[in-house]
Amino acid sequence: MSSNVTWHHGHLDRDERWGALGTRGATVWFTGLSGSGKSSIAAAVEAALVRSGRPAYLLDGDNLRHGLTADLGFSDADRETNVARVAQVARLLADAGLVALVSLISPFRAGRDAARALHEDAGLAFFEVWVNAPLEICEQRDPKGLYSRARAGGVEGFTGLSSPYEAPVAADLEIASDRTGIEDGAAAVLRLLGS
Ligand code: ADX
Repeated sequence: MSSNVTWHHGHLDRDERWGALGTRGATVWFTGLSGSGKSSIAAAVEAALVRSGRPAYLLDGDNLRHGLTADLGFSDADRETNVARVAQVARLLADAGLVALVSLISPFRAGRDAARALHEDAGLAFFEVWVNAPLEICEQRDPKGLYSRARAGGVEGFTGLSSPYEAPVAADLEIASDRTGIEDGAAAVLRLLGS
């Protein structure tokens, strides 16, 4: 951060903002292997929240990589930047009163813990949801054909094959997505949110 910038305070505090809007912001952070079902569950949660009148917005890794994080690849350092940048956006959305639904592989524990700390330091609720399907199942599903391309040597550093995934140790919710349908997974997240 440049030392030549100062913080401008607005006219509203969070309670006034949330009270006037009738919302409560929070962040739900979905982590898991590619193909584990993160985005499908997060999209179902987003739809259910919005349809029930609670503003929510999905920050999906694949989609964000078309814009906000289009400059980043899949090296460890770029993934760390990706997670840190999206954590900042989620914090802003949550502060604004939305439920930010983040769907990123976010393979490193330290980055996820930093995202939590960023929220908790700002007094915002943060829930880590581990969408847990065995690698073999994700690879069988292979919705984007990336596992087979990675096995054939066409994708460098693919998570679960040639790049690590550090499983959560204290997730707020674990969804065994090989045995749990999308709607049941989404329902569990909605309970977590009290919605
Ligand atoms: S993260 O590791 O930085 O959190 P992110 O969630 O943004 O990853 O993007 C993951 C998506 O990018 C995967 O679902 C997949 O479609 C695609 N992808 C392309 N290359 C890779 C790779 N090397 N490892 C994992 N996913 C990849």
